[in-house]
Amino acid sequence: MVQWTAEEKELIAQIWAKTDVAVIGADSLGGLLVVYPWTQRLFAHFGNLSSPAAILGNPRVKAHGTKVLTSFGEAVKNPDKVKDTFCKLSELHCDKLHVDPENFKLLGNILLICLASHFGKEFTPAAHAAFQKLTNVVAHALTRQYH
Ligand code: HEG
Repeated sequence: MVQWTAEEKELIAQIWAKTDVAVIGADSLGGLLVVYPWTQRLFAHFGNLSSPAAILGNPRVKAHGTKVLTSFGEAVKNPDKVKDTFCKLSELHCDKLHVDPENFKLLGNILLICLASHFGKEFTPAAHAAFQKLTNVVAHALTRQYH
């Protein structure tokens, strides 16, 4: 089981309290679709994804990015219960959505980049390390029901 120090929890909570899930969610999902264009296949029904500008301005990308990051926020609130929190979502991403679990790692990395670029120096190496641990734990939890 993953162990969290009080300091890690505090660093994550501090950044999250100042995180606008709509902004960072849209940037993260939009960034994923721009940087790893093969992921667009999963969102073909979202409409115009024909250029970086189209992707980053697409209202369905923004709405879904917000949804995903809001869901990620459950892990922030309960870092000790991430497995349970994402059990049903893992099933959904495997059985219904057919999302390659490698994509959870890619999105986690983009999220770290978005946080770093948004917060600048405030996203200290220690905060980065704590968030990186959390994105890894979430990616792992979302992969657990794959078969
Ligand atoms: Mg997923 C739907 C959460 C990564 C592709 N994702 C959803 C939903 C949630 C969610 C809460 C809505 C579920 C529902 O309708 O009941 N996703 C979620 C999290 C993370 C993640 C927390 C990682 C932190 N998702 C993810 C990645 C991809 C992906 C990396 C693909 C690159 N998700 C995906 C798709 C849908 C969802 C295609 C359905 C979108 C739709 O058609 O509305």
